[in-house]
Amino acid sequence: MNPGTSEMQFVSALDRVPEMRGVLSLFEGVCSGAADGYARMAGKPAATLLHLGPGLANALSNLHNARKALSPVINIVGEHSTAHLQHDAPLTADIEAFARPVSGWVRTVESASAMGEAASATVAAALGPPGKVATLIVPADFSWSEAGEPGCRMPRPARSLPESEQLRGAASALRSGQKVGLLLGGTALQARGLHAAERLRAATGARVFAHRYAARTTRGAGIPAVERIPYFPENAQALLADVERLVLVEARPPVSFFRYPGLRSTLAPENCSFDVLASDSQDGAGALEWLADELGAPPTDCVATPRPELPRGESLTAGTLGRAVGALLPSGAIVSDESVSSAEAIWPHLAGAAMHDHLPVTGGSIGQGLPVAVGAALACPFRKVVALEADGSAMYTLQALWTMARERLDVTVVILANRRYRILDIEMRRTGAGSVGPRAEEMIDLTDPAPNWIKLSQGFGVNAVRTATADEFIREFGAAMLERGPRLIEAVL
Ligand SMILES: Cc1ncc(C[n+]2csc(CCOP(=O)(O)OP(=O)(O)O)c2C)c(N)n1
Repeated sequence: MNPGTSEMQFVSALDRVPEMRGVLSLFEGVCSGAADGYARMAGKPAATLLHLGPGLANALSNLHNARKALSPVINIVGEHSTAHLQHDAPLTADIEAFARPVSGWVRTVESASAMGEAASATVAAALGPPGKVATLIVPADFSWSEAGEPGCRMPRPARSLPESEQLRGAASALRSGQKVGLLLGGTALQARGLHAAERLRAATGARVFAHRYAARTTRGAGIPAVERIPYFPENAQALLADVERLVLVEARPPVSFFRYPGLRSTLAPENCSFDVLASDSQDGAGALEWLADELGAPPTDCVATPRPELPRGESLTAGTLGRAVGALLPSGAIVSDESVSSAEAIWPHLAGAAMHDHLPVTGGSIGQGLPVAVGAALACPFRKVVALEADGSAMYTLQALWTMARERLDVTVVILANRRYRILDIEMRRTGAGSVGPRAEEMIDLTDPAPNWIKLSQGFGVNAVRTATADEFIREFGAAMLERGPRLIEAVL
C-alpha cells in the first residue's frame, strides 16, 4: 500500500484487524507488481491500497502486466469525499477512467452501507477464473460514516473441466496422425499439467510447447522439460515450422511481441489448425490428465536435465551466470525473471536446476521483476526468491529494495549490469530504423554516469556486492543461497 489522506481510516484499522497485513511500498508500481507476484504464487489475491487517481496511475504499468498474467488482484482506491468532488480539488481525477483499461471489473462504492457487499463482490470478481484485476473505489466519507454489515466470505471457485466436445476434439487431433503440438499456458504450466503433457508426448509423439508469457512455470529437477516459444519471430516460426495442428491449453494462438518489416505476426505455420483443449478459465491440467487417460498414455519417468557445471575460471557473461544460478539454486526457489536481452542465454541452464517456479514479465512492461519478487516472497516466506534483473529494467521500480529490507524478505537480487538498454541495439537493427549515431547512442547507453547499484542498494537498506568474474559471482551467489534475507549482487557483464 501507499496511502494518503482519503485512506486514513483504512490505515488506522490495520491495528484493529490483525488478519490484514499492511506492507508499505514507496511507489505504487511496487504495490501493483507485488500484488501480482503474490497472486501468482499464492493463487489468491492480495490487495493494493492506492491514493486517488494519481496513486492508481502510478500503479498502472504493473497492473497491465498483472492483467496479462491473469492474476487476481484487488485495488482499493481512495476517492475524495462525495461532497468534495464538485470542487475539482487538486487530487480530483476520473479514477474509473484510469482503472478501466487494466481492470476486468471496476466499481465505485455507492454508499457507506454498501461497503461490505461491494468488498465481497470485488473479491469474487478478482478470483474469476481466470483471475482479474478488480478495482474498488471508496469515497473517503463512506469510511467515516456508519457502515452496513461486513460482506460474505467469497469461496475460491474451482476451475471446471472443458466440455466433452472440446476434450474429444483434442483427442481426435492427437489420434489424427498429423504432427501435433500442445501449447501450454496459464495453470497448465505447473507440475500436474506438465506431467500429463509429458505422458502425452511419450505416448503420441506430440511436442510440448510453453507459452512464453505465462504467469508461472514450474521447472527443474523432477519436472518434464518443455520447449518455450522464443522471443524473436524467426526463431519461434522455425521451432513451430513442422507443426500441423496445435492444441491450445489455457493458451491462445501464439503471436510475436512486435511485427518487423517483411515478417508476419503469427508464429504457427500459416496452414496450422488449432484445437482448444482448455480456455484460460478452464482446468488445463485436468484436461491434459483426462486426455492422457483417454489415450491410454502410461505414467512416465521424468528424464532429468543434468545440473549445469559451475563456470569456474570463466568470464562473467549471461551464459556463465545462467550456469552458476542453475547449479546453485536451492530446491523450491522462485525466480522472478526480468533478464531481457540475457534471457535466452540464461533460460536453458535453469532446466537443470533444482525444482523452482519461474515468473516472467507477462505484459512486456519493464519494471516488474523486483515488485513481483516482493510479492512472491510475501506469499512464500519459506522459499528463496531470486530476481534476475536487467539493470535498465531494475531502475523503474528500485524502491522495491526498501520494502525487501523493511519486511526482511528472503530475496536475492541479481543485477545484470551490461550498462545498456542492450535489447534496443538489437531492435534498432531488426526494425531497419537506421544506424545508431551519437545522439541515438545516448538514448541506449547507461554508462554516463553508470548507476552505482552498490550505493543505491545500501541506501535502501539492502547489503550489496559487485562481482566481475564468474568465480566472484559463484562465491557471492552461493553464499546468498545459504543465508536468509535480502541482498543484491551486481553482476558486471
Ligand atoms: C514500461 C516500459 N518502458 C519502456 C520499454 C521499452 N524497453 C524495452 S526493453 C528496454 C530496456 C532494456 O534494458 P535492460 O533492462 O537493461 O535490459 P537489456 O536490454 O540490457 O538486457 C526498454 C526501455 C518497455 N518495454 N516498457
